[in-house]
Amino acid sequence: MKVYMLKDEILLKLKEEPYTYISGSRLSKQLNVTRSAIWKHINELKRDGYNIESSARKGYMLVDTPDNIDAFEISYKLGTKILGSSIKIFNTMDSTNNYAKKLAVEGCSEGTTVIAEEQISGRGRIGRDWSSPSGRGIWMSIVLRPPIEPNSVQIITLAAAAAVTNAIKKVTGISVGIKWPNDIVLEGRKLCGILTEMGSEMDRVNYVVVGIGINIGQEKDDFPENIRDKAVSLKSYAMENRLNLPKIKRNDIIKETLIQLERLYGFLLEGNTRAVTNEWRSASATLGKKVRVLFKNSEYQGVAEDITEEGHLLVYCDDGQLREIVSGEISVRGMLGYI
Ligand code: BTX
Repeated sequence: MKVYMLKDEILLKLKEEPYTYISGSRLSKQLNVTRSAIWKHINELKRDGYNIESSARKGYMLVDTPDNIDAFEISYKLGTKILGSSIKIFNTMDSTNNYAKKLAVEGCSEGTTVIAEEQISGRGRIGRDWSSPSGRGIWMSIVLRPPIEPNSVQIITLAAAAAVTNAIKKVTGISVGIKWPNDIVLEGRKLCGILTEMGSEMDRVNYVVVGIGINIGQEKDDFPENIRDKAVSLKSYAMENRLNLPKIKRNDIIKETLIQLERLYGFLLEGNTRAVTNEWRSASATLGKKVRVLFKNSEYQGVAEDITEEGHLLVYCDDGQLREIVSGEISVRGMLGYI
């Protein structure tokens, strides 16, 4: 059972009745502490970024939750059994994937989630950089220990992509698409990248770290110049399209992503990969599109037909062959030309 500190217990009471004044004497009676203890902890909550109105006559009212990433906000009514079992939040770190891998090797519980406000050396695939400015996005890594073989790990990336897509839709109403295998795109630009890394033996996965980077609050000029035309954030998209979105809470998107990924991970644990690939398919921005596949020494063009149950991409190439693409890079026509 979770043990709450007094500050959290006060917050729970305020959250049960948001936008409603609760008197100091009622709180002090219910929690069996003095009114001055309540006052002291309310001030702490305000310092944590909670907007709480205080009135000498009426008491305290919760008006808004903080913008900073906050473990309490994420775990409040999270309801998952595995994901988010332990949530570790940092202001700055090199890469949440590096730290999550270290914890995984040390034996941390499955579902441990590492989140940073800023990454100094955020990583993409094959040694590429991932821009992760402070307070502008979600930079998080989740440790999983799936009972699968190392060559099946791709399906976890697909599950994570589907989970993020669902979460963004649910929290913001914005429909995003998945570009095979691991990019989440909005109008052809990259909103989110997923970096899945694992530690394994020949036939057994010890751990998988799913690193998720979602651009939330960057304006166009906040992106490094070399990616300004191919990156997008929820904020820059809303500004360009003059959408009047309510304030986007990163904590809500993190929480919903954990909920969605737990649901999809549950299918994988039951051996029901089809349920995952089906959700991936319905959010795909690749299937049915003309694509260019780049291999080391060759290049094919064709139409992305489908994905296999392992998450490989089937491309019906212009030379008449159906090719199964295991991993790597494809570019999709119609996304800023080919990206
Ligand atoms: P990727 O290799 O598919 O994409 C990396 C490429 O994306 C870069 O070379 C650059 O062109 C572009 N890029 C860099 N930063 C951004 C950005 N913020 N938005 C859009 N495009 C960008 C994608 O790799 C996987 C990214 C995973 C990031 C998460 S964050 C938490 C975790 N920790 C960590 O170090 N990485 C993961």
